[in-house]
Amino acid sequence: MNWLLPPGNSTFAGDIDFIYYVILVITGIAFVIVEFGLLWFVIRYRRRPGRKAYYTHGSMKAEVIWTAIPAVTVVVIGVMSGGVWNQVKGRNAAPADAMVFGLTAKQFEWNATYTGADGRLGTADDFVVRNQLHVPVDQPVLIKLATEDVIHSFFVPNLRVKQDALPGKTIDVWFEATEPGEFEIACAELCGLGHYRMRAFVTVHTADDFARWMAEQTAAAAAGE
Ligand SMILES: [Cu+2]
Repeated sequence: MNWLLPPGNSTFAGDIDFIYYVILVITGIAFVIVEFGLLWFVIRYRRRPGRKAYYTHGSMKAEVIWTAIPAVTVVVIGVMSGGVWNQVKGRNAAPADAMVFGLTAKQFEWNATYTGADGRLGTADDFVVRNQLHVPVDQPVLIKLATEDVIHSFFVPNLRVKQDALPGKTIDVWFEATEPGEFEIACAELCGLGHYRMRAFVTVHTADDFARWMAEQTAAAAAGE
């Protein structure tokens, strides 16, 4: 189901969307009941000549019901979303075999760091590509998210990934893309005058394409040095 939302192209997109729609339907029903109730009371008990107001404590039964139903609903939603939250954002949630990338935000661009042949960040063969994050499909990806200046937010709607980048901190973000394609990265934190142009792309490749792209870039980076 892709009602209201862009296509979900990561492994946990379905779970996130499901909870989103559950909450949307529940709050939608509550909204309609409350607003129609309000209208009903406004009209039914409006001031009329000859009709006197009277004081009442109200109804104990009604209060218990309208407190218990929302309380149970909120607990159920909390438990449901807690499970998905842990899968996406929990401590050490990223699968152990995830491929590691660096992503550093700054006013107003995203710099993706690639590990080079050794598969490790922070070594001599790392190279950086501006505003382009290339990853393979069907492969867990772990991003070490950082920022050089202010708070930015790494947001890829199609992957259902959103995470603030905080100065002085490196934050783990993981996802596994399920389809090749180009997906927009938008900075979702107002970070200065150029915020509007802080736009980049995640390119999800098939495994072969990714290996080819990586080899090209590695060679180009080596030649540049
Ligand atoms: Cu930004």
